[in-house]
Amino acid sequence: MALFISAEGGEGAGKTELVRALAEQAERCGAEVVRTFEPGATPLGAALREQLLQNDEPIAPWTETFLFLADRAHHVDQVIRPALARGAVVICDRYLDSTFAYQGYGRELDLDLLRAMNRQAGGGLLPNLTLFLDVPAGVALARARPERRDRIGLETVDFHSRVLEGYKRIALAEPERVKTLDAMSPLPEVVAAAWAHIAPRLQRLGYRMDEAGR
Ligand code: T5A
Repeated sequence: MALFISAEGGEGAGKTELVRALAEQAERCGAEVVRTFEPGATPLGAALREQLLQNDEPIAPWTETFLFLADRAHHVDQVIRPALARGAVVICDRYLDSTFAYQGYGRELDLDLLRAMNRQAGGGLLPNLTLFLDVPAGVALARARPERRDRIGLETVDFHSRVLEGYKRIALAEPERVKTLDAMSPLPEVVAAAWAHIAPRLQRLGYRMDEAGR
């Protein structure tokens, strides 16, 4: 009955709102839903998140990467794998594609090395489905809640454009897993487009839908 879904995109793309709406919809189908996020969903992760995002001290790109990977390894071990083992539907706001897009494309670190390290941190666990919210970097940054702008959110528009390009390349390379959603559409349309990818998977797992497929 388990299903692992991740939501990806730049700051302000709409991931938090989308994950909330999808979690409610999946619960209505009778699923146990675990809504989670990276970085920072565990007590250890929260400490790492604070250091990563609210720290004025300069952080070298590989130091930053190791901290995100430490958060992921712990999160997978403590939250994601146990939930999947119970048969839950796990919906995660950011997962390993964030490291690839931000540290690989944004910070321009070696992609092959990152791929291997990412695989190691997640213990080989890949989402069954990844929803990539595609919205131009400038639009997303303007939408992002000011109180949530952090050390990485305050990077240059060039940095965020490289991140977006990274996501597009990941989506092109893995079309079965990664589905691109037009996040310039109104939120209810984005949610409906995402649900169209999720509903058949839930049905195959035996979850019930109403006549409207919700
Ligand atoms: N990071 C993370 C890395 O560098 N490497 C990694 O490996 C990982 C895991 C933290 C930072 O860490 C970096 C990336 C980030 O810089 P975060 O905590 O997920 O990441 O923070 P943000 O992505 O910055 O979260 P935000 O809350 O800012 O963005 P969301 O969740 O994408 O956007 P959301 O849903 O809060 O929406 C923002 C606003 O837009 C509106 C919403 O109502 C809200 O007001 N909105 C829409 N408006 C119009 N149309 C739509 N379709 C809309 N959808 C939402």
